[in-house]
Amino acid sequence: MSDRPWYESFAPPPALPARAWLDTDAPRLSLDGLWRFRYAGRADGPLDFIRPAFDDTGWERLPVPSHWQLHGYGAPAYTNISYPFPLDPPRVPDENPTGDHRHAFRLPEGWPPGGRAVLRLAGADSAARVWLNGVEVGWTSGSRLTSEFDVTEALRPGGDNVVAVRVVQWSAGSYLEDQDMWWLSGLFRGVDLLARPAGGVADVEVRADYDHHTGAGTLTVTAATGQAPARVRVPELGVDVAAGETVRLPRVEPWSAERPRLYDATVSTGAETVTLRIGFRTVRVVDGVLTANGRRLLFRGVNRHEFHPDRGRAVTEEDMREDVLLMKQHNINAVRTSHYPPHPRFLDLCDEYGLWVVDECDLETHGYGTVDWRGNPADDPRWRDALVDRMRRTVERDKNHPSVVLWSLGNESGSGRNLAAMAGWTRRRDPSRPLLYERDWTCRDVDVYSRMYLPVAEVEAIGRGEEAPLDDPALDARRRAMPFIHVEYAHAMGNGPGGLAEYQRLYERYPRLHGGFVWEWIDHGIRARTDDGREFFAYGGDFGEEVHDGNFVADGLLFPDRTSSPGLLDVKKVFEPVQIAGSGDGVAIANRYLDSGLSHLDFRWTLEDDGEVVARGTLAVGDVPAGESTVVRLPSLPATTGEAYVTVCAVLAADEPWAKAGHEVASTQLEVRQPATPRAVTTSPAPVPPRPEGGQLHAGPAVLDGRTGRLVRLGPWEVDGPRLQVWRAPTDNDRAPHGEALEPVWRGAGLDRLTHRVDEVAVTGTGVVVRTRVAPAAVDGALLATYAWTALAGDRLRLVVDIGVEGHVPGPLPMLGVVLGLPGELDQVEWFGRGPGEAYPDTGLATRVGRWFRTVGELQTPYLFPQENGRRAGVRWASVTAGRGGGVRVEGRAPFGLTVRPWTAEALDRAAHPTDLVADGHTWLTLDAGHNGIGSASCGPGVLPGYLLPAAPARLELELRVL
Ligand code: IPT
Repeated sequence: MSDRPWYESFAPPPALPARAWLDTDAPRLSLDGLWRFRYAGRADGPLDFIRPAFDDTGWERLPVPSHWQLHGYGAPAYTNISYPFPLDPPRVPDENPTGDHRHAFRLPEGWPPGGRAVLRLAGADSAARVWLNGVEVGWTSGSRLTSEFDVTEALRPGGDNVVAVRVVQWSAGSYLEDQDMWWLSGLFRGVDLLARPAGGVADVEVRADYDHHTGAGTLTVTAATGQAPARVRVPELGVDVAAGETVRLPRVEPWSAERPRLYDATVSTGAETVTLRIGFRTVRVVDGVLTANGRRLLFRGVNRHEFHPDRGRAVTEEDMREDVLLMKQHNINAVRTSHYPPHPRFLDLCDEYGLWVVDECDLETHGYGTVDWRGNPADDPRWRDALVDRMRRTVERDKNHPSVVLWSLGNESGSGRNLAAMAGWTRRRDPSRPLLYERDWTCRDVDVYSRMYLPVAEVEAIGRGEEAPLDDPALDARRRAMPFIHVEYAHAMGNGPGGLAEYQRLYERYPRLHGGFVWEWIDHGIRARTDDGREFFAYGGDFGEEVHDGNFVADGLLFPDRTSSPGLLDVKKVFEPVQIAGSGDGVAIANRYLDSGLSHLDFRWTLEDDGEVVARGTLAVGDVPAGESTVVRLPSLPATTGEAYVTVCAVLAADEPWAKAGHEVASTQLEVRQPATPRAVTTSPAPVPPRPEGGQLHAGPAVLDGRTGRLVRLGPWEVDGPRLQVWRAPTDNDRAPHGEALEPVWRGAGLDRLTHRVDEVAVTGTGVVVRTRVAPAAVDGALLATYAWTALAGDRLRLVVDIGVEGHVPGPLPMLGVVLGLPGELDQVEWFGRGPGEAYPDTGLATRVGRWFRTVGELQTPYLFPQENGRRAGVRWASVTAGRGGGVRVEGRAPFGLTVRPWTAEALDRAAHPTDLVADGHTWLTLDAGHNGIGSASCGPGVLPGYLLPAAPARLELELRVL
């Protein structure tokens, strides 16, 4: 249909040919800043504003780069898979939010400096039409791809210029951009005016290979200069050759993510000098193993979307740098740029600090899955050129980055001929990098087998080369010989992910497995405020979207403000490039780096006796080459009397560009001594008989209600409980929108509405025994909780809670424990046990035994969707005290789980945002004998069998003391 508007076209946009993003001495004028802006709900508004004389003084101002939805125009909307508009390509709805942008600028002296002028949009979501001084210069789409326009004829030298851009939210391109993220529009990356000198360097292509057998480098830098001769110089290597000439360098230092050695280089013609940073490295699949510089690559990776809670995808260089530094500091060595090429500066930072990158094309058509992939753009010839264009723009822009080691054709776009065309084009253009695309499991068009969210057992089968065969034997044989990358796994939504260690073990064990990329780096929560001004992070549905996917947008290792979640600390732990373990009376140290020794690390040890540091020192480990191990002896340690551990840490010996000296890279805690006698409970003095008094039972510091058997007073403190607790506010992994959900099973079994019946309050010679039966309406099974109280001399109290099962109670249970309400003024918690962070059976890998202190507030983990959180594991004793002094101490015969909150688990369950949670005046102390594991079923496999909490008898033996 010829009368379709410009943004409803299957064809790729007609902008200038794609090329590398170059650092050049040719003048560049950034047009970023405050622009004039007019918002409309449709895309067919008047084009009055393109005229230079148009009066825009009545328009609002909007920063460029930005998304207009984050500045009060329209609203953000979140869908994961569903398109928020009917599927009828290339048509889009009439309701098409549109931003008209205007920016007047004066060309500085000497502009244009001769030659041509190019206007560059680094990112316009989703399509933009551009005028300069009233002259149309073109239109573009491909939101996360660069577009350039020749504006030479339209530019007014020495005078005032006006650039006008109409950006539409929906375009044909939107069908290719169904990534799991907020729909956010606008000029969200920079706008530049570039001088293109005649005889300048239009494009550069670097090939810098490394031969690990000889240590030699081979360098070819070609330059697109028209007829102009160009020279390539790498002063440090003494290179000064004509562009296009191949130089063999007998000795170079290779680039790797661990040792990101870059050589400064220039490419010059008489008219222009381009500055490059060259890294020598060779990526190759050798005998089914993916290698870099001859060594097997192991990706300890994350999927990274660009995100900032105020700016959306309009991230600044500081945001990018923060991401890179945080990744490096958490032992992450690889990034998949899910699901589009990032801002080009991000790749510069990856080159500089060292991260392996899977660079992904801006392509996803996931929502076609909802209609059985009918009409999928990946297989419709009308879209072919647009898809190839997207791949071309990805590869051309990013081809010179040593950090980029694989190209990805896109994400979740089914399979089809257009993907094959993209692969074919890429292979011809850049044979130096293997190709990846997850969704075509035949791997017909790619070099690497990749899958997402596989269970551990399936990953292991792939590791052994024993995966289920493909129907086509030839394809099967081909795929079986491929290296494997777990391109998304360990969905970090809310509390979790559980089970990271099990995957890592496999990646390290099977050469075919090259690790993977945790989903995902950061929660995409948008900073918002309640009516009364309290800040929270909004997720899908918070902006009134009709179709949305709720908090599935918040599934990162970082909270939106880039503070780390417990999951990130677990990732750091399992990704440790140095493994430290006990070995006889020594310490075994395994170097798991790709190509670094250990000389950059200091090894320190600390001896703690019952949580008190009693000695420390350093270990002389010496240099251990990559892939090798050593055992070092510990010095003879001073005698200890309690529970004692040696913690061995590997820390940076000197400042690195990404962290200061002393930064901890790896650590392990080795048990030195367990106390010879069992804990408190059995060593306590003789029991004191209880004393009935006016309907109450007095037992040492405790006062119990004679009818209900409930503890009502503990020394000076009014208390409530303890009572059997089985419910936990379902985690995102319990709710499992894309996995096997436990929450409905649990609610179905009535675990969220248990009733407690007291069957007996018996006073014995030594104490009080309270028998209860705990069950929901409508079922016949029950839990039987018996609380046996014994007062001990010295204001101490023993409590033994026996939990039994009567009849059929389906497992796994959320948790098993007791909850005790204390006065809210007891808001400081000290404990001896695992910490400092939260831990569940399959999480908390980074925790270690020690003495820790946190306020109740600090013990809460503010997941964007409130859910079970904050549990501390392996607790030997804990005290909960008031600021003014006094409190309660609990000690367990066996280590227990400890959760302390200013609200109940039920209130946590009801909340939609952390701001819904208000302290209810109590400090709720939950002591558990077990929790169900966390797993990763929010998108992927559930809890591994060993971490399930069965509905089986359990016992908590505690001693309470009033402080
Ligand atoms: C898969 C997607 O690739 C990714 O973009 C994201 O949506 C992730 O999982 C979940 O957060 S799609 C999934 C439904 C298999």
